[in-house]
Amino acid sequence: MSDGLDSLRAPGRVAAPDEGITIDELRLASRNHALPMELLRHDVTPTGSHYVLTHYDIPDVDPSTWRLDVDGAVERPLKLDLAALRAMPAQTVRVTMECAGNGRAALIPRPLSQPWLNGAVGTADWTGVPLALLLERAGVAEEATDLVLTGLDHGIERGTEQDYQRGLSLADAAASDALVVHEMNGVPLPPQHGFPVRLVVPGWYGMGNVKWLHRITVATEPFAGFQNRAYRLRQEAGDEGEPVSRIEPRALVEPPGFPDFMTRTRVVRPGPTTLRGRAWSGWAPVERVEVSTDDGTTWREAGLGPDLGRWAWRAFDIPWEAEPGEHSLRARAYDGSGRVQRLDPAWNRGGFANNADQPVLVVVPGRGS
Ligand SMILES: Nc1nc2c(c(=O)[nH]1)N[C@H]1C(S)=C(S)[C@@H](COP(=O)(O)O)O[C@H]1N2
Ligand SMILES: [Mo]
Repeated sequence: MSDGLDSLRAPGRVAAPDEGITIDELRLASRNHALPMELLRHDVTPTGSHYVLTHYDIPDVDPSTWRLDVDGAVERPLKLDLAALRAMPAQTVRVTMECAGNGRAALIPRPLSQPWLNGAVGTADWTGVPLALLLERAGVAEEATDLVLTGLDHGIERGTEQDYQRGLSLADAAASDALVVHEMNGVPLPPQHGFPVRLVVPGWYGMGNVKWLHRITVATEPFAGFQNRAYRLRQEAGDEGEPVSRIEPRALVEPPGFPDFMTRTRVVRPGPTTLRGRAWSGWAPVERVEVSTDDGTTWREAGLGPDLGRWAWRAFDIPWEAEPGEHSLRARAYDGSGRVQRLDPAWNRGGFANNADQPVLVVVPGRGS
């Protein structure tokens, strides 16, 4: 029996060897913008330039009727309006958020989805109520193990109609200081970032940071819904796969000099200059960043900027004597858990958690040109 949605049931696929970016990918790319790389210069990303990823539509939420339900395996279910949530004790945490699909468009073969290059990252000061405090007020049942977080956005994905929902174990929630956020950089959340309320799970890839949050259900088993099945590292469509969780270490170079309009190749005048960038990891603080100015043949250790907080990226810089010619700049991060940014990370069908380094092509013109 057909429900008329058969044309929307196509499974996820990877691009054919010579297949260029499709119109579907372009449409997603123009809705979901990246961080302009030069804005890596800011400790806190200017709010409108923080990357955006929205699976369906940005929902139209009326803040006067919005409620947050905390229900399921709890002693005292809660129903809070926005004023009540805003009146609760709040914390502000500086968090670097990255989409699990960052870097996907450069994979070979390319998984068809939002075609990110490197810019699906940003840092914000998020203000909200600790998730732990809400759970404490509701009184979590002893047998509870998990949470299901539900957003107000609704869509269909590979044939499955759904509200955007993610599961998070109580253990992972506790270990990550998750916040139920109502402000971004000191102002109410903008619509595209989850107005009026979203979850922020510091250190985790973006998919767990549920926007337009309106329900937190305490559960006694892991959530097996679409988004938790989709975000897994699989070689083949039918594989069980490992779930995507924390952010792998990554360093990005702030593009030096000035760009060529079409190719974004950089032009840097010859002579001494300083290369800068940002590095982060959701597993442990970044301890070291190395930079190569010869396409990965040799590496030098960069200096690290001030610590901006446990969950925020760290600036790095290194002097460079720009000699006339073409150069490919690269950077790689090492974190305190022993994880190293791999230059050739393992491919997976979703194009998730790929932290291959980003070559930045620089042309240094001859002296006097
Ligand atoms: N409700 C809802 N929450 C969501 C999403 C979504 O589509 N709907 N996208 C997720 C993904 S995949 C990412 S990477 C982050 C992006 O957050 P941002 O748009 O504020 O940068 O939000 C996550 N939370
Ligand atoms: Mo994402």
